[in-house]
Amino acid sequence: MRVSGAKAYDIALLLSRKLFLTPRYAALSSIYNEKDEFVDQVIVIYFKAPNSYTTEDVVEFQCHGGVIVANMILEAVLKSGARLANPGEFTKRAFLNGRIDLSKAEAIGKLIEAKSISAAKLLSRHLKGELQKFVEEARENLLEIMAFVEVTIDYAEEDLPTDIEEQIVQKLKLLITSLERILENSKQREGLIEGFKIAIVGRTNVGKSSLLNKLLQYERAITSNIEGTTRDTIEEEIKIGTHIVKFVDTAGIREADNEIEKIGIERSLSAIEAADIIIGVFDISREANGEDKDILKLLRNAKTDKKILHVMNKCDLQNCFDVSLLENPIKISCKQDIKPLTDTLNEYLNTLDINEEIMLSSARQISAVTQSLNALKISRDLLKGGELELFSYHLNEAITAISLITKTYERDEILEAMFGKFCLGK
Ligand SMILES: Nc1nc2c(ncn2[C@@H]2O[C@H](COP(=O)(O)OP(=O)(O)OP(=O)(O)O)[C@@H](O)[C@H]2O)c(=O)[nH]1
Ligand SMILES: [Mg+2]
Repeated sequence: MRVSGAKAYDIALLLSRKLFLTPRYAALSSIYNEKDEFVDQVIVIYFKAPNSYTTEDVVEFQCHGGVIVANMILEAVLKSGARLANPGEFTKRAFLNGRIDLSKAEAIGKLIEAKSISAAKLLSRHLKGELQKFVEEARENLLEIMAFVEVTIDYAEEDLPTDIEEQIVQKLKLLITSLERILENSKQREGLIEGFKIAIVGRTNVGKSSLLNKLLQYERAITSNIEGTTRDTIEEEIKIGTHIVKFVDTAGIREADNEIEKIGIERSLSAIEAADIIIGVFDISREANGEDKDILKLLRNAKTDKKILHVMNKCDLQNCFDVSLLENPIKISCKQDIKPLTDTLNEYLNTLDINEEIMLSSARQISAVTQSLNALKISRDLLKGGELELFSYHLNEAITAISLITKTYERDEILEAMFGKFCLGK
C-alpha cells in the first residue's frame, strides 16, 4: 500500500509508533490502528521527496497477503488523515510535478492493460522516453524555423534570404516525411495496443457462432440449423499466440423482414466497420447463393487497411460450393478442426509485431500528429507563396499540435529562449 503527499511521513510514524524512518531503508515494523490495536507486521519503506514516483514524500507498507489485513491497514491509514487515491492519481501527480511527460504517463496507463507482449515492449520503450525524445527534436526544429521567420517579419524590410528559405524548405520536407511515416506505421498497428477486433461475418447458418464457440472452447453462443439464430453481436476476448484479440460473432446477413433481425444485421455492418480483421465464413455444403455474393462484395469494399480472410466451413461435408469465388480460402470444420484458421491469424498478427521504428501508442497521439502534419503541409505551401505571417500562424498550429503528445507548448516562454540565441538589434 502506498501513501503519497506532505503528510505521508507523519502517518507512517504514527502507525508504526517509530520516531524516524531512514529514507530508502526497508524497516520491519508493527502497525497499530487508532484504537492502539496491533494490526500486522509489515515492511515500511520511506521515499523522501523528491526521490519518489510522485516526487512527493511516499511511504510504502508491504503487508501480508489477502484482502482483510490490507483493508485493516488501509482503514488505519485513512483514519490518520489520508484519503483514497483517484484512479491514476499517482501517475497524474508524477506528471503534474514534472517527473514524467504525457507520453510516459500514457505509456504507464497502457502498459497495465497491454494486449500483447509486443505492445508491452513498445510501451516500455515509450516509458524510457523514445517518443518524448522524438517529439522534442521535432519541436526544436520547428521552433528554430519559427524563430527565423518571426525575426524576418519583425526586423527585416525585405523577404527571407533565399539560402535560409531553402534551408527551411528542406527541414520542413524532412519533418513531413518522418511524420507521414510514423502515422502509417502506427495506424496499421493500432490494434496491437488497443487490442485487435476480428469480425466473423457471413450469411445465415454458415457456422459463425459455431466458430466463436470452437475458438472459445465452450458453448458461448446459441447455434442451430434455424436460419437467423444469432440476432445480436456477441463479443469475446480470445488469446491467439501472444495476442489477446476480440472476436465479434454477428447476425447472419440476409434480406430480413423481421424488425429485430434487421437491427441485428445493422449491427453486423457496424462490426465490419469497426474490425481490424474480417473473417468471411462460407458454408461449402450448400451452393453459393446471392447472399454469399453480397458478403463477398461487402468484403471487397471494406477499407484497404483491414485484413480479409475467406473461410470455407463445414469441410467435413461434401463440397457443393463454387470455391473459385473465394481468394486463398482457408479450409476448416467447426465440427472437427479450425487450426488452419488460428494458424493463419497467429501468423498475420505476428507480422504486425512492432519493429524498431518510432510508433505512436494511442488514438490521442495519432490525432495530434495528424493535426500537426496537416498544418505543416499548409505552411509549406504558404512559404512557397512568400506569405510569411500566415506561414508562421500555421507553423505555430503544427507546434501546438505535436506538443500535445508530451507537454503543452507555451509559446512565449520557448520563443524567448530561442530568440536569446540571435543577436537582435544588430
Ligand atoms: N457438419 C457441420 N455442421 C456445422 C459446422 N459448423 C456449423 N455447423 C452447423 O450449422 C448450423 C448453423 O450453425 P451456426 O453456428 O448457428 O450458424 P450461424 O452462422 O451462426 O447462423 P446465424 O446465427 O443464423 O446467422 C448448426 O446446426 C451447426 O451445428 C461444420 O463445420 N460442420
Ligand atoms: Mg449465429
